Amino acid sequence: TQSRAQSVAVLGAPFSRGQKRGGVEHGPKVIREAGLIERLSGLDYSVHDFGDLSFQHLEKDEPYMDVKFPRSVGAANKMLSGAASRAVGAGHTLVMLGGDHSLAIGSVSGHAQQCPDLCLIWVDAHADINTPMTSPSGNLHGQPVSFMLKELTDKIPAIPGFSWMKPFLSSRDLVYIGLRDVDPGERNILKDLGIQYFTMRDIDRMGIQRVMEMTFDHLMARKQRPIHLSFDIDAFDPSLAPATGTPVNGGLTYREGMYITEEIHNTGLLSAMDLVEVNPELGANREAVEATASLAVNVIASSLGQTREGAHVSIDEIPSAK
Ligand code: 6HN
Ligand code: MN
Ligand code: MN
Ligand code: MN
Repeated sequence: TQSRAQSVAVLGAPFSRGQKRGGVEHGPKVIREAGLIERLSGLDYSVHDFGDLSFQHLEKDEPYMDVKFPRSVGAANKMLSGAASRAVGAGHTLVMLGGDHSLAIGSVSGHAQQCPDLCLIWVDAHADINTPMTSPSGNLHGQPVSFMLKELTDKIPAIPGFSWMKPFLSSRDLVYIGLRDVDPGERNILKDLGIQYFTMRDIDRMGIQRVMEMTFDHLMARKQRPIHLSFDIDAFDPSLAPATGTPVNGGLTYREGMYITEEIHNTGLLSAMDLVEVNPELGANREAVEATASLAVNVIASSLGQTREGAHVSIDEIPSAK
C-alpha cells in the first residue's frame, strides 16, 4: 500500500537575516552535500530539486522598533511563500532547506494557500512565538509563529515588509515538541491561547511514544488534515547537532528524533516540511558540521518514509542459492 505522495520537491532558502549570526545561509549547501537528493531517490521518490532561491540583498534595512532586518525577512518570505505554494500546488511533497527559522513564515503560508486546513508540528528547543513586542532579541527567527496565528492578529504591529501576508493558522492547529528554552512572554502566549506543547520535561515524564499519540489526538480529533512539519535542528541535543546558532542543552536523542519523524510519516499526511538552522560556520570542526548536516538528512529521510527496520524498499523473495 502506497499512501505517500510519489514526488518530492527540494527547495533551498539560503537566508540568515532572521538572526544575527552569519553562516546559516549555507545550510542548503551542506545538507545537499551530505547526500540528501541521493537518499530521497533511494526511497523511490521522484525528486525534483528546485535549487536555491536567490534573495535580493537590501542595502538599507533599518530596524523597526526593535525588529532586525524586517524588509529583508519580509521580502524573502514573500518569495518563498510563492515558491512553496507552487511546489505543493504541483503535487509535490515540499522539503524546504533553511536558512534560519524566520523562513517558516513563507513556507507555511505558501503551503496554507494550497492546503488551508493544514496543521503545524513545530519541533524545536524554542517556541519561536515572540511578537515584536515581547521579543528579547529583536530577531525574527524567534517570532515566525506569532505572525501566523489568527488569535494574535491585533498583537502584531504593521512591520515593513509584511504587508503581503495575513495570519492564517488557528492556535488549536499547532503542536510543539522539544521545548526547553521558552521566553516568559512566549509562555504567556502559549498558556493564554491554550496551545498544545510538549517540553523536554514532558518527554522525560511520559515518553516520546505517548507524546506522539497525544499530538495526533489533538490535531486530528475532528478530521484528518495535511501536516506541515517545521523541524529546527536545535531540537536535538547539541552533542548531536552542534552546528547551529542557538543550541540548548538537554535536547532530543537521536532515537526520539527518529521516532517523531517515523510517526509523522506513518500518518500518511505529511505535505510539507522545513529543516532549518543548520549553520556550518558554527561547528567546532569539519566533523561537527558533517554530523549536523547528516543528522538533517536523516530527519528528512525518516519523515519521508525511511524506516529502521528496512521496510522502505520492498524485496519479495529471499534470494535462492543459485
Ligand atoms: N530559533 N527565544 C529567543 C529569541 O530570540 O526570540 C531564541 C529564538 C531562537 C529561534 O532557534 O529558531
Ligand atoms: Mn559565509
Ligand atoms: Mn526555531
Ligand atoms: Mn530553535
